[in-house]
Amino acid sequence: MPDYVVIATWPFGQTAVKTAFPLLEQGKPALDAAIAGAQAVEDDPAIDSVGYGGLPNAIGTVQLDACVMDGHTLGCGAVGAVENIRHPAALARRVMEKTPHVYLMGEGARTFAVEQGFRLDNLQTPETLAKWMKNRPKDSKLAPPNVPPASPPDNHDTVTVLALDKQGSMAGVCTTSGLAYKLPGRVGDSPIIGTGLYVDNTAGAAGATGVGEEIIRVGGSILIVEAMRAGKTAQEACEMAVRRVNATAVRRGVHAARVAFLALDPKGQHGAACTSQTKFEYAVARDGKVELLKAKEIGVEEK
Ligand code: SD4
Repeated sequence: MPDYVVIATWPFGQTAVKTAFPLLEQGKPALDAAIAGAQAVEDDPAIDSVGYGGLPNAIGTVQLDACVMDGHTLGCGAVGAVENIRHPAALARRVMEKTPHVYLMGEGARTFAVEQGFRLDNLQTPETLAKWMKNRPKDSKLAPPNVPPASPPDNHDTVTVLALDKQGSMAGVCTTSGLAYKLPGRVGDSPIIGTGLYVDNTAGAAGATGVGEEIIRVGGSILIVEAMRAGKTAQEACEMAVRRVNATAVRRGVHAARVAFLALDPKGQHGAACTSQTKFEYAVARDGKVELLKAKEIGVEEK
């Protein structure tokens, strides 16, 4: 039997893997487990970068991005800049299962959610509103998509969950409120298949977190999965992707942004890496144990 395992980004990934692992243990499919794990983070109002209680955009609206992918069928679904939906990962799954499409954005995604029986919720909390009042861009022209993260984890943090089930099948979920105080309508890497997430049972699974524009630029997650297909370990593939982010920053004459990747191969071996000062940690649940691991940091000078 394959060594079933689930991994997830950041310390709050522990919440995700603690929810997902028992489902894997019961023999549930990787996608069910990964979505349940991600949803536990979406529901936590204390996590101000995912789902309910996510930090608003420049005009005070919470817009969420999410995607899901099944490594067996390569089925995938995503929603971007969707408002008032507490569980965007579950909605992304409905896009995958109930429509011929992969992406639904903005108002279209919200209308589809209502048709599917999702409730419309206010996703702000008194705490996120207070933070927005204090930190919001005073002039919307001051909020370009590349505005540097003010002080992580305040500014960003996405939950990406990668799971391998007892049947040896993989799935992943990526869900976020995106960069805080972003321009309305801005969509980052998280809902984009191949950047925030990519899963293929024949090669592996990868996910991302950090400044989405830099992850999109290098095609982060599919880059890692294809490197695993070509023979790199999950760890080597993540390190290669971080070096690509760094090299791109050098080429563009900018500082490398905070970006992190994690990956899981079809046998359950995992890896992770991040740009310098990202302090990326990820949670791993296997054999009934949950661990929080530090990812290797790679600076621009390290070739
Ligand atoms: C985004 N990648 O919207 C997301 C934000 C994030 O850790 O992951 N932060 O760009």
